[in-house]
Amino acid sequence: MALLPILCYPDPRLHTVAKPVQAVDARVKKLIGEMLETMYDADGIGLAATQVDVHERLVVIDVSAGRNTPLVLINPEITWASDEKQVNDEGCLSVPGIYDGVERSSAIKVTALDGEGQSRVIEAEGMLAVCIQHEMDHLLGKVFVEYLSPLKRNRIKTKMLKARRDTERA
Ligand code: K1U
Ligand code: ZN
Repeated sequence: MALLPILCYPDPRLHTVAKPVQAVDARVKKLIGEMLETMYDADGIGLAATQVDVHERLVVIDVSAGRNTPLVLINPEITWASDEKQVNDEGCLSVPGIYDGVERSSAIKVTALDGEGQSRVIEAEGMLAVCIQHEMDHLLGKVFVEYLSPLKRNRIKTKMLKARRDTERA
């Protein structure tokens, strides 16, 4: 297995809208393995295919304390979202070092295929609901900083571009 490079905001490829996965075949299973390895290596609780420059509707998640309960969602669709909303602090492996509050539905129901291509219905609340909504935004080309004010977003963009320049110079 290989670690995959993660795109960093404001990379324009993060705004690509992902297409449905056509078949859960050997290529997709290999990608799932590599995305899980990449997510665990980066200490993330989720990763969307968009973030590794693959524009297909696939996300991996693990919000368990033991980091041993991976969840694979292929072609996920939200079928119900609670009217009740909650603000939670979010981070993103594509925007390292930035955490801020985002308002999202407190509970959701999602249909998806799992890593074996089997249909699943997931009822989520708490951190799992937050993470699924964050990852599904990635598949629509949306990064969580787009929920923040233009002032905050521009400051973050400037900080990320400076960090990239500093890394390139080092
Ligand atoms: O999509 C990603 O880049 C992964 C992201 C998922 C996420 C974290 C927090 C709220 C919503 C979605 C991360 O894993 S960021 C790093 C992280 O482990 C983390 C950050 C804040 C709270 C909890 C975990
Ligand atoms: Zn993210």
